[in-house]
Amino acid sequence: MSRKPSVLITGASGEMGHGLIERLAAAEPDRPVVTLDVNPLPPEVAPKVRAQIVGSILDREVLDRVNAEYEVDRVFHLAALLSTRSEFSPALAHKVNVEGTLNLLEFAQKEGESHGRPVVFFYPSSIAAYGLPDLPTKAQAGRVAEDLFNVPTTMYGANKLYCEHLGRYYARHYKQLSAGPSAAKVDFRCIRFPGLISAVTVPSGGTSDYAPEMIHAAAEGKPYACFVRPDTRIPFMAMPDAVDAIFRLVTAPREALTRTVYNIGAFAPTAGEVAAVVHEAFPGASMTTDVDEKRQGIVDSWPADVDDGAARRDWGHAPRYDFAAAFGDYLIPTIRKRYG
Ligand code: AKB
Repeated sequence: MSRKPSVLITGASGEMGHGLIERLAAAEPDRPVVTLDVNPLPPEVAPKVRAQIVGSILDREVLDRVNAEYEVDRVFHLAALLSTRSEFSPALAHKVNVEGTLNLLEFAQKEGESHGRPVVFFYPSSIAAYGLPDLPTKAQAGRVAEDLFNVPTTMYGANKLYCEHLGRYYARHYKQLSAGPSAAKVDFRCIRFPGLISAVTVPSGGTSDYAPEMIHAAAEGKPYACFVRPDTRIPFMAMPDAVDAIFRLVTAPREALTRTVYNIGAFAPTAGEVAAVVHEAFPGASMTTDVDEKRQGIVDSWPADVDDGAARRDWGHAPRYDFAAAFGDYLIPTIRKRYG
């Protein structure tokens, strides 16, 4: 039980959860962090949180318990099934990704009502919310801005795009026919992430996973067959910059934000360029290509790069790592230390 303003992180055992917990523990050590995930936190991260709940975002009783025991003023709703996984179980993906998000938005609304102030609600959307039209090359779409090509081809992308709209509804239009001042108590803030690459964790169930898989496999001395063509280009970002962006957005003054949903980018290499830099670092690595047409089709529907001008202007998005620095200063040295 804590009456201090607390943070709730769902999906905390996933890739982004690790980095976020570390950052919260360093930046705001007195603010209790409660996590909710179907998987337990790894032992090195667990001591950094006040309470760890192993349970599902679909279980409303669990959320009611958090509501009764904590005064949550920030929610980081990270739990989701990623794009490849969601194509194998679309109905389950819809349940987790959409119903789960609705439960969390309801939770935040109730928290805000109980404590008389809005709850900052961070939602990670994705480049999967885009669906490019049939163009001779996707470079022709240019660096895609937030409101263009919002026609996703995957269940995950459709879920993400719809939940962006749900968040906007809870923040701006909740119960608009009720009498009196706005009843909305959710301050919804959202980033559309590119593919993320962490030196510490390997993702699972995503379609941008080929880049992190390539480098982790090479470091471990395992052969890797990349499932997309070498000329495939999508935007990526190093995990520390992704966590930094979340922090900047949630702590930005509300009045500085001109949008609810922001693109962010850092670099946009082809799969072949990633393979070349990994090969240079690990010359013995066995890296081949074995295209999976279905997963290739998914990444081909995503933009080659995004326009993140609004994030840079409104809340100072400024990634530390470009392509060379992400590999040279962060990924390769950290991964080398990790695998020895
Ligand atoms: C995925 O590949 O599904 C995710 C994403 C781009 O959102 N990494």
